[in-house]
Amino acid sequence: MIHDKLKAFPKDFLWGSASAAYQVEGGWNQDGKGKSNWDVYAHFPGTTYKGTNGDVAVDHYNRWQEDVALMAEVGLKTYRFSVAWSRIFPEGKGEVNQKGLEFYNNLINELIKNKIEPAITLYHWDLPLALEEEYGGWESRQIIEDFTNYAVVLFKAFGDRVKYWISLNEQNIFTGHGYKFGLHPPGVTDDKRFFQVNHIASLANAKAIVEFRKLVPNGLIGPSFAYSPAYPLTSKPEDIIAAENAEEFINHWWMDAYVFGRYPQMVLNYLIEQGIAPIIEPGDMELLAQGKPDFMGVNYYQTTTYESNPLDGVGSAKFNTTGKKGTTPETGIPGVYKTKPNPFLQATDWDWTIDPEGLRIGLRRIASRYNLPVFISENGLGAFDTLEEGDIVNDDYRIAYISEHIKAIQEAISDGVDVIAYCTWSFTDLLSWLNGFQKRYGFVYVNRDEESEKDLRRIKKKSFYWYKKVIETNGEVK
Ligand code: BGP
Repeated sequence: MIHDKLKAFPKDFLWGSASAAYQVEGGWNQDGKGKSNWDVYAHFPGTTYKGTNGDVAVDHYNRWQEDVALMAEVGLKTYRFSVAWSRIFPEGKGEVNQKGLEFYNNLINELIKNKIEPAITLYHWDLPLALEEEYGGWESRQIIEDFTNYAVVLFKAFGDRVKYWISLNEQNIFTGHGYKFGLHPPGVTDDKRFFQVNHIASLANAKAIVEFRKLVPNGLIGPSFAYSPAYPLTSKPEDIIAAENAEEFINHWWMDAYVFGRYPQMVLNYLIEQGIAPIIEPGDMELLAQGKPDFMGVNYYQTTTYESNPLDGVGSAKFNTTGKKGTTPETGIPGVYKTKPNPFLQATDWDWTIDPEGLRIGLRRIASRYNLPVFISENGLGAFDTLEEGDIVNDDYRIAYISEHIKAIQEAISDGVDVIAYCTWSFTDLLSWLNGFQKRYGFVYVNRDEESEKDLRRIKKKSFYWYKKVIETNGEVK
């Protein structure tokens, strides 16, 4: 629909930014922290762009006060960050490391002092290595109990002050990259293991939510899903089927499990036929149904366009991690779908489609299928930035990108979608898992690159001043 007047953003709308522990903190072995899977994986040759790792990242662990002061200056209403499980439990379970709790406790108090609502992500991909070594991490059902115990420690420690909680960040990405595409730890390429791991992660997600209800009755919790709405390339019926397949395989498989406690029948049927369906034990589906979230957390970067793919068509997935535009090949599942560039849309240097309207479409689809509020937990532009003479970064392209996405959110709100938060990715520049430091997302430039930590100083970009105005005017200026 076309609205002649858009609704205003709600008065208490949470304008924010997001980060993840491994990508900002550094201090990989400070104050009793244990090793995570990423602490080791990123050091294996050939796994990341130019061998970058999060040993130092952008040193937020030691510069958090300066970072929070900058957040206060821009006027953030919320800051979404993740807790490093291996700071709280160096061995993944057992004895709590008080120093780890203390770090997040201080951070939370400082945010609240500055009128910034903390939003905690329980798990943003850095798994305690000890659990990987002991029982294969997410491959064992033992992790359901260990993850829940860890979550309970956080609920008890911070539930009195923290209202918004994200359970798992992008379960679809960490299981897919970890077990299907072999791009994240533990670097496995096995569809059967992927679906099994994913089922176990869904159970852990649900169990943590069940415990949350008992311990933080006034809080709100949900997963952050990496949602890439599917488009058909043409109006040919076979392309429509391909796009619908993608929506089921890529999106509903996760979101239906979170909200309805069931898997889409069509996908399950296919997985059974292929012999790769997860093993579902008695009680599993009941647990999933009990873990219904309060909101759908959405990380939105792009839509994906599909066409029909023959049985002998393309399969494997490759990604552009260099920033050399146009180097992403088509990917798909033979007989199900394959991806195509959308002829109507531009893309970033990493070939991520730029599609603000796609965010509106995704929000509308979630509202109508799941009838839940949406917490936009990530959205942003990864781009090369240039630090000019006099510490100036003119990132007009980032302003344009975020501005268009904010407009799309306002359209969705005017359509009737209940959007409660918008977190940009990210606040300061940070480490991209596979793309090093050159793919920048922040409002604050961090002076380091792949080769050198330089002085890690913080420099406000043009977008910093712009986002301040957006927040001050509750989205009227954008
Ligand atoms: C999401 C992750 C973030 C972040 C972001 C940008 O998938 O939740 O952790 O990395 O994407 O991705 P990238 O760094 O690959 O550009």
